[in-house]
Amino acid sequence: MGAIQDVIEKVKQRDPNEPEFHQAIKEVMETLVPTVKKHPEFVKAKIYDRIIEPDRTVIFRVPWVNDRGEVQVNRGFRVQFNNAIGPYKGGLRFHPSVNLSIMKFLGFEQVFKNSLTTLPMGGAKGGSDFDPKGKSDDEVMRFCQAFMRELYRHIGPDTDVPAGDIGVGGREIGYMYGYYKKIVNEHTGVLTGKGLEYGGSLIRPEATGYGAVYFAAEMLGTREIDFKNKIVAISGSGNVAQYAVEKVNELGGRVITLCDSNATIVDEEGICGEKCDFVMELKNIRRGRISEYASKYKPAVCFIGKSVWDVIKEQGIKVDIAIPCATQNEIDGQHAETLVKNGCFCVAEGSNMPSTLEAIKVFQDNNVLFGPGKAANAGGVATSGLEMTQNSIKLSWTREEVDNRLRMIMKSVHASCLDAAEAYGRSGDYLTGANIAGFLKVAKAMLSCGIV
Ligand code: NDP
Ligand code: 2IT
Repeated sequence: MGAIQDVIEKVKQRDPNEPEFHQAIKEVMETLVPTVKKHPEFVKAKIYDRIIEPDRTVIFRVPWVNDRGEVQVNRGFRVQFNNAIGPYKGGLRFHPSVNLSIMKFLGFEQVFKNSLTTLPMGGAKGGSDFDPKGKSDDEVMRFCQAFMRELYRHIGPDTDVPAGDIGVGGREIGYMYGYYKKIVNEHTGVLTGKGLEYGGSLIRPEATGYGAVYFAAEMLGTREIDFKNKIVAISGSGNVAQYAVEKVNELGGRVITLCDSNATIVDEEGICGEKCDFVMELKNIRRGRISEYASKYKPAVCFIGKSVWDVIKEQGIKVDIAIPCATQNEIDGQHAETLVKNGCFCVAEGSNMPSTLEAIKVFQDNNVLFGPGKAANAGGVATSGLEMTQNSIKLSWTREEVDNRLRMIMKSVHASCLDAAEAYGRSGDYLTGANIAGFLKVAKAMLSCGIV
């Protein structure tokens, strides 16, 4: 434990104002304790000390002009965390809460997640405190161009390949890709999540949500159960949530919740069919608020200012399976206790680090099938990897081909978690399994590449 505790303490002392980063470090590093004994060579080469420090962090000014002709200044980030096993890879988040702590926690998680996918991708994350909400398309375009005006010099198809995350979807990727192409004069796979017409992959929009449900189905399979007739709580209503809903419906489950940053809706009859199309049109085209759902579909109830997990707690709603797909730390210890009390036996994290450390402990102590984000939501970046492959070979695969590969990857991620958990004496512990399996590949690569 000594080497690991020293590392955790060092991070806290060196970067005292980065609580999300500390949380991610603690969650991962404590599960790596059994690797210390088996791998003295990692301790000698200071792998544990090196893996928690990003290769480099770029922070830059993003000046742009709004529709009223006023100059705006945002802050841009790219944390290139680790490229031991492949080029840096990871999303860009545009949200007012973005800061260095959040960028570093996401970049750190991405290293282990990308390693689990089986594909050769290192870990990175970036973004800005820019808030796309309420901005015109022209403003979003000017911001994306200003952001890329600096980012372009740090990325490249074999160097660092960004993609979407919160607040960055097809529209933003299009504007950023267009500008990169203009200034670098190269049409290459430098971003993923591109539109189909200019190098994107089928199934990439669906991949994170589908992948999280495939992962949950694998976990359920270990207890010989499936999604049929299960009541499912999903949070968020963006990219990941929308396709998680679609896949749960396809597998026979009933999704009863969605939310955005203003409200939660509960529809006990199930969010399915035409109601899903409504959510997609509402969130992706009109960029409206989820509360509209409850005005349109009468049996649904809307709770303003509450998260899905607050509502489940306060209303005593029974759910079998929870798939958080909004943001970090959305489920705290009390939410977790109510979920368990109300019968929840499976949690698959679509978002990154949605459960606090206390919540994870509650799930694990109560024998809940707990799929951590770096495993359960790995389908998104895995399919980004498949987009990179298609860009490299200059071919496009069919929907079926990409979906089959995604399914195989999610199966493999699931198996890797269980195998590593078993090998290190924590049978059935997906968190430990994911962290150890993700870590070992990166650590061995770092060892082979020397002190760099
Ligand atoms: P989107 O921007 O498409 O959707 C995010 C959703 O979550 C929106 O409904 C948003 O509400 C809600 N949300 C965001 N922040 C908050 C907050 N602070 N409080 C309450 N609700 C909030 O993002 P994605 O669906 O792409 O991402 C969701 C999660 O999944 C994130 O944690 C992301 O890191 C993770 N993820 C995404 C991947 C991807 O491929 N896109 C891959 C792997 C993980 P509102 O509409 O009000 O903003
Ligand atoms: O958190 C994530 O894995 C993502 N936002 C997707 C990253 C990617 O490069 O597709």
